[in-house]
Amino acid sequence: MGMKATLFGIGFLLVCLASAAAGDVRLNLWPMPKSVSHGIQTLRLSNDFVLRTEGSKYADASGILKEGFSRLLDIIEVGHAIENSTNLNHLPLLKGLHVVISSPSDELQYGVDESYKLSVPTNGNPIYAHLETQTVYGALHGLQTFSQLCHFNFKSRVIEVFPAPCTIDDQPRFSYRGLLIDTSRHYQPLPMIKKVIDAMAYTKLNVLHWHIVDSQSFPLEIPSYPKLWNGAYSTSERYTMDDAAEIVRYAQRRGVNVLAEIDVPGHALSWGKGYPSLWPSPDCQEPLDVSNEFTFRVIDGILSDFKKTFNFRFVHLGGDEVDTGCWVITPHVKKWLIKHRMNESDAYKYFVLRAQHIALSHGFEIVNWEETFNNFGKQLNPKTVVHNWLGGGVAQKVVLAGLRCIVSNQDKWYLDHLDATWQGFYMNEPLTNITNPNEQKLVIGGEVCMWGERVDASDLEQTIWPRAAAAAERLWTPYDKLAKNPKQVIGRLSHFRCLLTQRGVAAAPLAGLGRAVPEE
Ligand code: CP6
Repeated sequence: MGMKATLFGIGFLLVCLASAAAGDVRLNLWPMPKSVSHGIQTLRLSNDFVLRTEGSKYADASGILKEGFSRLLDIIEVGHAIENSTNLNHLPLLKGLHVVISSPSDELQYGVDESYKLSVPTNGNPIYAHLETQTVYGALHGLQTFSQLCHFNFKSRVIEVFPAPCTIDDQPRFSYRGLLIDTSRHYQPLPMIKKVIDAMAYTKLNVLHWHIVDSQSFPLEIPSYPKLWNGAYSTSERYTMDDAAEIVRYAQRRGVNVLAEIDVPGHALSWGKGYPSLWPSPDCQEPLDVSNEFTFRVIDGILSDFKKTFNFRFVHLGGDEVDTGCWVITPHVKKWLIKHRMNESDAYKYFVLRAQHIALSHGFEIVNWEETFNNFGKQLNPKTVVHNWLGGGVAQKVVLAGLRCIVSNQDKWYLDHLDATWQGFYMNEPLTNITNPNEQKLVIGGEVCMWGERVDASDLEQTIWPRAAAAAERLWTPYDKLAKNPKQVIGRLSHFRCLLTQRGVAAAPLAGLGRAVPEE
């Protein structure tokens, strides 16, 4: 009796010690999950670490899970572990991962369930880690988190799994976690776009906003209007529709949606290279000619081609920075305005609403830059998502009007602003001054923007990372778990930055870009 009590006492004491020590362990996870509880033991990953899927309703006909698992083995460098390492052989062996997915569907769409529960126990014979999710996309996030628990030990040459036991319950704070790339100002080769998508998966970002075309160049093939890509910089700086489909597929298999944009009626000068009648006149070339029915037929053709390839629920129709000067100084457009009793602003509204109507007719919901809301407010289609960028706190007004909003304010989340610091990226809070829970729900997320005027494939990655990763935690991690002061995450973000570079992503040091503001 006394003996048993003593043993119980010792056991209890050990548990307390373990949990006290666990508090001091630095958990190098990025982005930080919703909840983590863990001990302080280390396991050793088996060299033939296996995937098991018994009990899943998801059959993985598309191979998304299998490929995700095989990428996991690559990024944790299982190939480097030594078969019969005698060092640390005393560590308990983690034999595999058992994944149970309850939804049979692999449809990736806005709002898909991305939650996962990951546990790494320290007992079992053999020991298996467990991953339970609704969808395969939750499972991909779980694999990413698991990869961050794996550490190659260069002394023993084994992959250690730490900390164990470990239970992680995780889901994103926002459903829309975006990154914009701009392939009009500088062409980006396909392999570079794929590298960006890889790193998005590492940071749990889930929307690649592809600002494909703009005034400078039109690099995308549009089968309905085959002369549009005459506006490309050169014949080699182009994407075929098959290339675009390849990007969509590549992204989708990593849990990333692709939001395609045509930025109309401004930012579209390159369209007229192939079809000069889209210009108001040869010497006044933007915005697109509002008076010409052909303009809307071309938009219709583009969106019908888009629908076959870009299967995200949303399409982005731009609508920002429209200078209607050309419309009033070009005689035939001016005549049209008078005939239809429109002033410049009416014509801008007419254009935006008509483009929205075309997109809706193809089954898209719409994203528009915030000027459209600032000018036309609730006259926008109720399915519009307003994309903030000017930074005047428009999100508050958008959600008050009952529309949805994506936050990208230019003073905080523009990657092309080289003096914007990672600390600033981390601290930008999408729900600033939005307290009503119904209004909060209308902020569907945020997006960091890598405008392309001053970057190309030579410096794209180091301009994006690690600052986009700082924003990714803001968008993923529950508000009450976010650091209130960026100093608290320096160590963890530096670690993640190193992980990115180890995985072949050219992420800049934390004191690289944005070094104008000292870290301390
Ligand atoms: N291109 C397009 C851009 C910008 C926008 N739209 C932009 C404007 C100001 C800054 C950065 C980018 N280059 N099509 C605005 C959404 Cl500071």
